[in-house]
Amino acid sequence: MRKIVILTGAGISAESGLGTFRDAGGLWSQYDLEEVATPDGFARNPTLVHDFYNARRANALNASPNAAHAALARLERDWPGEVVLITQNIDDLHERAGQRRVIHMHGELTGALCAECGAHWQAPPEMHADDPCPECGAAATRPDIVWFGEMPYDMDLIEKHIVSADLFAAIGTSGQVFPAAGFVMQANAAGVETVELNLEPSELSGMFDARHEGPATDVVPTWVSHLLGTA
Ligand code: BJW
Repeated sequence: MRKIVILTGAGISAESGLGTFRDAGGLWSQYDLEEVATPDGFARNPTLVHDFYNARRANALNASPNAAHAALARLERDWPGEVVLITQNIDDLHERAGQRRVIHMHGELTGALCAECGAHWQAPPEMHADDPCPECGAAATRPDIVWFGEMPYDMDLIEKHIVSADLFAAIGTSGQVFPAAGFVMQANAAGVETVELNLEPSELSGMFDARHEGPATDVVPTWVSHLLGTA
């Protein structure tokens, strides 16, 4: 086995203190996703959306990578083949754990995007609805986040990686949001071995060849040690 492709979701950052979306008490029980995670919600109330992401940016800055992030960085460093990490998360805990190759398919809290001209730049700690775009000057600054109804980043590249993998692993994701939820099906169709690591069974558990249940900080380091032969 040479190439490992990993998909991570909110569950991998849960033990770093960042909330998940759909678990009890998760973000979608506190906020209306139509208001804070759709282009229409942003058009209706940009201040509310900026406040939501400003708070999450501050939380992410104050959080630290956990043992699961560290184990995946170790896998990338020590695995003799290729490791590609695709994350749905908008925090930068993988990078801060030392992961070098990360595809942020749902964008990043550290990014700003002009809704008018499409320019991208580094987000300041706090963004506001009337911040001007550094390229075109429009007061159309938004977080560089992929909301419902928008196309996630790097989809062609992601598909190429999944179908050319030897092993596809999904970690800490509920499998309720497409297109990420479809990656295991793409992997299965291409004959790629699949494994799920999650606190509990997800919507898609039955589609994986193997499953490891438990908190990410337990099951991910154990799985990585097993792969590297250091268990
Ligand atoms: C632990 C743990 C611990 C906890 N250890 N584990 C009908 C059918 C199909 C599709 C659609 C449909 N209707 C609408 C759509 C499309 C829509 C969609 O999927 N909607 C569904 C709700 C049905 N998708 C889109 O609109 C996407 N775009 C799109 O489809 O474009 C067209 C297209 C077509 C074809 C190809 C390509 C594109 C865009 C989706 C954007 C998602 N955006 C969000 C918010 C923005 C980012 C942010 O604010 O952070 O992204 S939604 C939210 O969900 C966020 C997450 O990245 C995403 C996934 O959530 P995740 O990570 O799985 O978290 P949870 O909370 O759901 O699960 C946590 C898991 O962790 C659980 O399983 C726990 O058990 C586990 N866990 N603690 C290990 N300690």
